[in-house]
Amino acid sequence: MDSKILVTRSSMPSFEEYCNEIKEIWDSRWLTNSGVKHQTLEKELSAFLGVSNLALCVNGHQALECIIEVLGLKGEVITTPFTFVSTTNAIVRKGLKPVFCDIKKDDFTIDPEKIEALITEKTSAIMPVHVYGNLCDDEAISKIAQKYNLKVIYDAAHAFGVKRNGVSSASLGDASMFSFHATKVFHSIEGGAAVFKDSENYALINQWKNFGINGEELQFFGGNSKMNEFAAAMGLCNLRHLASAIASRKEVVMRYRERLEGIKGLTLSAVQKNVESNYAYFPVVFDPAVFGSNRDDVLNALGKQGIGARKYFYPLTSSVIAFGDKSLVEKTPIAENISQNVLCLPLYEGLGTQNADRICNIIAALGKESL
Ligand code: T4K
Repeated sequence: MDSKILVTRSSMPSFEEYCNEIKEIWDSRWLTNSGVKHQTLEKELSAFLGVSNLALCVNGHQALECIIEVLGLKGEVITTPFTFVSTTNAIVRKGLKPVFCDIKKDDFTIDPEKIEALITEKTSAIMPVHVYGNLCDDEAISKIAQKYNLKVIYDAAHAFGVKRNGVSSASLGDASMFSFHATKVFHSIEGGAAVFKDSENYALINQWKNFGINGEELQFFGGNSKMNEFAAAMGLCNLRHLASAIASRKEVVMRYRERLEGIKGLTLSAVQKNVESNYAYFPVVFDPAVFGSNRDDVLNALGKQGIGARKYFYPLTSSVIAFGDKSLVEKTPIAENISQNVLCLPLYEGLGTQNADRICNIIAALGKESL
């Protein structure tokens, strides 16, 4: 058993495999700007996800900002505050106003029934998050989007490889963003991708991520969001081992479920129907009155044993001081309640069931039932 366990740990190819992959880069001295590794990874990921129009970016956050630029969003964007800060930051940094919608209790994704009441004449898009890899209710969301002529952009940072009824998460909405950060199920050290429904947007993002350059023309003021060749090489290696990485995570998730499901006062994320999961995160929601200990008690007890669970996602992004409106969080009471009580347990390739048992033993011992 590991003495120190963090909330996650990057999957790695063998040292030799990575060295072999980067040898070509060393020889050619072509290090970035859409080199061979970049092009190969784009093709392999498109084939893996079953989509066209996939553009690699330096990270997921930049991919999201580029998507907003490419789609020319204006005014207000309906989104969820129960996410990593990146989602809200991208909206605000692009000069738009985030309008926060509450989430569902069972899978923590945006509640489509609460979206329509938030639509105004300024709304240009809905930006839901497939949080923890749980897929949003795309059918309901796209119906609303069609009715009001809105764009749908998914923050799919957690949902790489997830499918519903065999349909890839990457094919939902007008665009999706994936994160390939070191902490993700699939990673390229830092990295990300934007996937678009329409092919003209693929050409546009390649311009936006490269200063706006198109041949000799400078049509607009783009940024620099290109993925480098060393990152793409890591992505190529990790893609080869993705299936075994997911299988290893699944084993841990199954053990967590088996051990924690029956404990009163603990709520686990719902298993979504017909969804092939990537086992990205394992959130547990604690009801202190029923369980006997609160989320922070559990966090501290695990910490004392060298185990680092994390409060993903606390606080809500709507609590950002810069909004200057503390009451914003009260507008999404379910999100606020989950955020106050949720803890993500360690989960990574190779964690193993013995470590999962140790974590479950510590948690179970804090509950009323064990007293
Ligand atoms: N949207 C959503 C919903 C997201 O969750 C994210 C990113 C984004 C957008 C933006 O995508 P990117 O621009 O990042 O591609 C981490 C990640 O940095 C962040 O990518 C991720 N979400 C977020 C949920 O988690 P922190 O602040 O928790 O990371 P940190 O440094 O505390 O690392 C957590 C644990 O991971 C460490 O305890 C150990 C392990 N780790 C970390 C690093 C950096 C490794 O094993 N290897 C590593 O290289 O944000």
